[in-house]
Amino acid sequence: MRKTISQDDLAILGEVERKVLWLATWTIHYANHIRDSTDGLKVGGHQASSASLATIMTALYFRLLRPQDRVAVKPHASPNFHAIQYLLGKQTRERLENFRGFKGAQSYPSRTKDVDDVDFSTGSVGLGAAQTLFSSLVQDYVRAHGWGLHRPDGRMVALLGDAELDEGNIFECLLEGWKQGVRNCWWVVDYNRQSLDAVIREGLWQRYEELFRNFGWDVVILKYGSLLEAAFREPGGEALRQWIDRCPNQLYSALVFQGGAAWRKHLESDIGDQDAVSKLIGSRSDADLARLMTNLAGHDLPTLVEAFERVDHDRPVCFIGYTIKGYGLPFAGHKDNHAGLMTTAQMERFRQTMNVRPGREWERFEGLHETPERLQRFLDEVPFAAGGPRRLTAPRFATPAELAVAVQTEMSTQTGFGALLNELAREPSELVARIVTTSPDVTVSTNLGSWVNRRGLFAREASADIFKSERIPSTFNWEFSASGQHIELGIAEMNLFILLSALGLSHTINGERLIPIGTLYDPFIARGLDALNYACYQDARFILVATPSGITLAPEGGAHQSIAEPLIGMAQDGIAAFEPAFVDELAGILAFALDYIQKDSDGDLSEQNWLRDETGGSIYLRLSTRPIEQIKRAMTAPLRQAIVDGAYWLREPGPNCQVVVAYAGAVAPEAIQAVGLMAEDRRDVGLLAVTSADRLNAGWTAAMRARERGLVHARSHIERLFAQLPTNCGLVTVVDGHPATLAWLGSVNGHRVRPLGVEHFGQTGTIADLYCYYGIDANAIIAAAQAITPGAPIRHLKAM
Ligand SMILES: Cc1ncc(C[n+]2csc(CCOP(=O)(O)OP(=O)(O)O)c2C)c(N)n1
Ligand SMILES: [Mg+2]
Repeated sequence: MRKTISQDDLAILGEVERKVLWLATWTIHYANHIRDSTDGLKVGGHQASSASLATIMTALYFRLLRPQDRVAVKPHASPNFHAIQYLLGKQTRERLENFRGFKGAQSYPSRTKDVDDVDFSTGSVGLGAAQTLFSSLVQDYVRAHGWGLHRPDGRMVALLGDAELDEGNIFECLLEGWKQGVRNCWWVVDYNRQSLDAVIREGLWQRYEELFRNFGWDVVILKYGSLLEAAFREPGGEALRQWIDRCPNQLYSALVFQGGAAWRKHLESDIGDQDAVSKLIGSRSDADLARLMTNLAGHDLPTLVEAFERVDHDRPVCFIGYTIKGYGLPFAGHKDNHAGLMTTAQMERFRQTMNVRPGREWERFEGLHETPERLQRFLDEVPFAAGGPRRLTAPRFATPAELAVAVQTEMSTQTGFGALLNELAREPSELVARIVTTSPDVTVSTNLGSWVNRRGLFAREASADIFKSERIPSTFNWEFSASGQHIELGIAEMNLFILLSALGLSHTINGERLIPIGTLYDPFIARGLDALNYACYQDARFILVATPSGITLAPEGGAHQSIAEPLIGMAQDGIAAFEPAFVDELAGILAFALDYIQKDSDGDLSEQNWLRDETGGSIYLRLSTRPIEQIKRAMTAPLRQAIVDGAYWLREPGPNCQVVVAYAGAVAPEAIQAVGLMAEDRRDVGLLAVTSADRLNAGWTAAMRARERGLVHARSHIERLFAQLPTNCGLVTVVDGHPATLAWLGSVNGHRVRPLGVEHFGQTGTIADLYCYYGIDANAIIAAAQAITPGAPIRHLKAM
């Protein structure tokens, strides 16, 4: 329903806008010039960029947005956001004073590190916008499944800098959004025609307009404010409009910076010879002329409110809001202003124009014309702030301790994963109903096919599998419906990770928990790594299944071999990485994962593994297509726990052990073979199965830290496993990935170590060819063992 804003409301909104601009500017000034004046680390990038969005954000937050709406704020507009939340009583002065400081308000809005209810973390430009698009899709997914219907539909809103549209992931997500029928999504582009370094190219808005329209979006161009529109209606106004329309970005910016006299000079020399125009210009003082010429729609509350309130549908809308970078500040329009900071003298003048008395800079209503009572009443009634906390919660779903799977004699972990999901798909449990799988065009090749056959593909509008209705035999049933549980994506891996991020935050955004499982080829993690990083940074919860991996995918293509991913798994915060070799291990890990991704308490370190499992996180499973002989064994609770903690002895070393081979993943057969062959020439050879180098390493680090803090008895899982090893025993580690993944094992107790792994890639061949070539086969393991342990030559080394 379209409302018109009253003059009264407009006046008070104008007051709030001044306050947002003041508080944001002051916050940055305070951090740079007052709080830490001695550390020399002055940081720009915020004042001009925030000022650019102050009006748009005022219109949105204080008038348009409703509690169910979610917003991704342009990173450098973070001070505006914090100022708005401060005015609404949701941010503290202490944290504002400590902006960019330890535990202070964050430089870029952060879900996990800020306390003022940030909806989406931003900072890596482009990702926040895409997150809103995928969150709209997830909202639709949740509602189509009949969940959360007691809540109104929210609108997902992104506030983007214009330079953000250079990021490729923007286009990838627009295409995906078009395919999936995105709705309830608004993007507001802060079209200040400046990026970080410079003034941007002419006419980009036309490119944007075409682009968004092509992807099915409505486009609203917000160019001129109400003052300019009124002036255009005066005699000579049309000539003025044409002049501005033709004015190059650089010149416009330069004149904004120079002010009224410069505008007059330019206008007079360009169009002032026409009588009507010269009157139009001449009737205004320099200050009025400057105000008129900078009255772009993005700084004009009546225009903005009208445009936003006019939208009465759920189609996606892109607003291109013309703005001025640094609007209202002395460096407005200057091309160098991104890193610019107002000097103390400039700030002093600005303080005076804002009517703020010294010492009262943080006071909410200081310098405003309206009475504090009236202002407070207005703030108390802001729709966005009504309702309870913006963070929702959702109950956890019970997970089975064991997952059913028929283990065959020979099997790959990828096949095992498909079989596990196939079994899960038969279960009528609530947990399984909440599983949602997704894959960037590798659903079948990562073995999700049987799951999809049983649970169907998701689309709001049902569509049949024509092959099926035409009775053409096919292994896969490709039917879409609103109850489907698989979201099929195009190839763009960025989209996979951003969708996983949106799915994995559903419990807090939609109040409805989902159990997201995404699959892709291991090497393509690198393609979406920044989005994965952001998903983790926002504390989204999901299970990532990467397969095939390493050089083990041998003939599949050298370019698809992944080397660095095990190290990514170790180094990436917020995700626990596993690389099992056997399917029974995978079953235990997956059962753990289904529970782990739902945990979120601030639990203490567990003394079992020192990993703080109570806080939960996401999971990365690095799997393989290599079928290997499975071990026939009964899974016991201690074995399952050891697998989850990261390692167990496949062959326990004796008291005189000379060599330990520690392996991870698909090279298990080589390690087993090497240990068998060495046993004749080396005493008590041990074989350590590493299921998670990541957790093993993290537990070790945590236990060391605990000891340094006085918990002298703290022992990590790996320290307990190595406790009985003689110090002179040698350690050979082997993994189909970078050797550094396991090399650190030598540091646990000071054992000499020879780490084997893959440092180069790109060669195709059979697995045997490549393991030999890159030195991770049984022969290489034996040669390494011989080199680092004393004793007679190992006979089988020569024999092989
Ligand atoms: C992925 C990524 N690359 C680079 C940066 C560094 N950076 C921060 S803001 C910015 C450009 C700012 O331009 P724009 O988006 O137009 O915002 P404005 O400041 O003009 O509002 C850049 C390059 C970043 N934050 N993220
Ligand atoms: Mg810009």
